[in-house]
Amino acid sequence: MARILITSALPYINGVKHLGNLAGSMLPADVYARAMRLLGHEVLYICATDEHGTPAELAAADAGMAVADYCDKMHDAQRAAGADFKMSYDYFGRSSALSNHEMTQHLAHMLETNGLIEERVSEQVYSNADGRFLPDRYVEGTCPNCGADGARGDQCDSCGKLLDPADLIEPYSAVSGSKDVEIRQTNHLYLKQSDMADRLRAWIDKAEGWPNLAKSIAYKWLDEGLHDRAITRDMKWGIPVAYKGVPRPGFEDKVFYVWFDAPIEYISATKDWADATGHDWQSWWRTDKGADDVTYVEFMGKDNVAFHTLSFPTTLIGSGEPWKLVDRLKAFNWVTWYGGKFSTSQKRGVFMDQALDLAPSDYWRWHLTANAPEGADAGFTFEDFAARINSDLANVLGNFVNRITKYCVGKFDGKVPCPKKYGGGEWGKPEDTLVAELAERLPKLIAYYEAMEFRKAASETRAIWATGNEYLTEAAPWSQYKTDIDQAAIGVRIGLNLVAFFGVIAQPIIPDAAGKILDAMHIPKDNRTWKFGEGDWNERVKAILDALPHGHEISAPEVLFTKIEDADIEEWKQRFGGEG
Ligand code: B3M
Ligand code: ZN
Repeated sequence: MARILITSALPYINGVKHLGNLAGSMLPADVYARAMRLLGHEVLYICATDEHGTPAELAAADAGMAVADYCDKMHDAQRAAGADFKMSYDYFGRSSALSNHEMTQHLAHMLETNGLIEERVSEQVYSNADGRFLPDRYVEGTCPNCGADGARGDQCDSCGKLLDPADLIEPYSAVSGSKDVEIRQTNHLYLKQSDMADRLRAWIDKAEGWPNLAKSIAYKWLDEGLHDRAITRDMKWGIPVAYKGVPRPGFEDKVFYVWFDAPIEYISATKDWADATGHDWQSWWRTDKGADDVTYVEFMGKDNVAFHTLSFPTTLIGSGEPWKLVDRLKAFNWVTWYGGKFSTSQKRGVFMDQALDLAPSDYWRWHLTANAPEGADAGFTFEDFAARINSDLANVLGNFVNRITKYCVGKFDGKVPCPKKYGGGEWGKPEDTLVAELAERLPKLIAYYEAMEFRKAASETRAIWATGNEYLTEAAPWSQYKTDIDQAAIGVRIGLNLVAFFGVIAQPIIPDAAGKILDAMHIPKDNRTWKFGEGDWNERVKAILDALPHGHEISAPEVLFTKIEDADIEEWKQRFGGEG
């Protein structure tokens, strides 16, 4: 049994996330957390809202609310959306929590003690019209790298380059649109990442659990030369630049930069979880306090990789304290919406709070996992969504469960046929084929989960369900029944065991439907784990196929999946701006 700490990139507070965000961090982290729990590991899955920075202030201003109130409201909305999608977070925290103020200020203090933070004069864009500095997204202009208009001060969306607001060409205020801006000097704290480059490179060289995408992004940054970065901003909303309650002189109107405090919230949220539940947070995060046997796994979109492989490790390593560092990292590409981008402003795409009006959470979880943006971007269309749900869930899994449970209720009193009563019957070719196939596929399924290969895990799950249908077609207990009831009993008994097994393996991706199936099979909640025994897989599979006690009562579940109709697709496309 391993101890696995899982974090998914913290969703920004500035609005409920769209399905692309869900598919590229929270959902796969949840699927992984569930699978690892089922395999018997001790899992801690931490997430939180990322509540600071210009996105929070700008969104609050848009909503006409005080930032703190806006964050309260949106945190609740995101918590609800997560719960609706069955995110099995052990804790869903807030980066604005007091614990994160303390932890952020502590780590900054340690970095400074170790000579890695320096106060420097910096050039910032100041707006005369607004009477304030314009950090990050408060200023927009032309990208100095690619020439695109509307680049934001912190990043150009066209070319993806991280920017410094002072480098924008023809800058203007995002608050007022005013071009009456000038460069003024003011002091900021700089994290001397350049001093850490060698230590980071040595650490990354040794990292084993990183995919190529993550390593290549990290090396690219290192090769280009790490720049020292300002970790404070001229803003009111955020974590004060203070230590033990004493503000830093000259920094009264400044706060820490959102990307400095956000990853620290992984730790602070763990602390809040521990306080709330009576656990020990240090045993997850401090290698001197037991975290040396923890495997720490991070999930994120590819644009977050540099922050997780370079900036956050700089904070932790540079503190000189024995912090747990990321062991394995899973980065995702984008989900595209009818070939374009999801867009909040243009209302393109489906957002988490709307999706469940259209279809149950399991449907989205299934499609977004089977179509995870793993190796490359993954396109989303309602047509693909409907086709996959109708085929995989309704036809392959739903029909199987329905067919055999109804038949058992109708012909065998809703009880797992007992060999004594029905004479036993004979195992034949259909059974041998089934065992051979499952003995090959089940270990593969587990290996895909362990390797965090989610598309493959979903397709293997489906393939296993499909073997059940093939088996029933061949064993055909309904035709056997007329002439050889004993033989029919075998098919029904194996079919029912398959139903239970299919429910058990479905749990990480479609927890609701899996729960309904297992409830219908009257399998107690504490007996749904992936304890598949040891040794030869053929023998293990045979045990799986005879796991339900003979005579055990089952029922036929209510309809598990309803098919999506063409008319639904048309209506949704109208409503959500799908083209095609
Ligand atoms: N909120 C960015 C994002 O959602 C950011 C992640 C923070 S992880 C510490 O893409
Ligand atoms: Zn650009």
